[in-house]
Amino acid sequence: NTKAFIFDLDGVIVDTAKYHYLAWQKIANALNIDFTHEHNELLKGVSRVRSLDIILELGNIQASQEDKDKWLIQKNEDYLTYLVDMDESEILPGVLPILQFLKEKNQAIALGSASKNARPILEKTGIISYFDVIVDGNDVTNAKPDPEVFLKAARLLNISPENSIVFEDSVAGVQAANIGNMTSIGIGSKTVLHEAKYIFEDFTLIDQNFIESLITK
Ligand code: B16
Ligand code: MG
Repeated sequence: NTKAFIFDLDGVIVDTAKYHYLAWQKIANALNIDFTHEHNELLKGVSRVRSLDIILELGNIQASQEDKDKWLIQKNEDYLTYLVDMDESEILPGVLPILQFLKEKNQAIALGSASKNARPILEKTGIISYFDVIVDGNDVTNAKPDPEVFLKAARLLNISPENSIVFEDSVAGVQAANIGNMTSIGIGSKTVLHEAKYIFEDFTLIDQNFIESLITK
């Protein structure tokens, strides 16, 4: 019995959301836009281009494409400075044991992320070899909640959506998994991720019996 276990990256495997936040905050501050932690929730799982649009909407700012392109480059350059020193210590608690268990059980493992920086992050944290397939922001045209990123991962693994399980920390990502007919597992708050089939505060609360039950289902 082989299932596809598809992992989101930011907020599931690593806590890069905090770096995205710091980098966006610099752009927002420069534009005099109030950008809080609550606002940042709106950006989770959302593409870089769409994230900037959301921030500009918050500030009621209309900008030229030229300016937008400039800010997108600035944001990413700043974000990348936070990744320079990244290593395995940034892997969120409980993630490695699950990856190891899935490998022992010969399950298929994929990454399904909106980020265009996914590969260097997996390399720096030393876990890229766990992934049979990587689908990221460079490979898709439709952002979550469109299921494209997850469907593509399942297709590359040759496993049906019904036999695919998605770990997600964002509302848009949980919706994408549901729309794609996959089993959604929310990682984070029960109130925020209530649309997920299962919800866990973090990976340390997911035990091997639960994973086993998903495999044999
Ligand atoms: P980048 P995920 C998403 O990654 C983040 O949640 C989101 O905040 C970010 O804007 C997006 O990636 C794009 O990232 O600027 O690196 O291309 O959660 O889908 O792994
Ligand atoms: Mg995420």
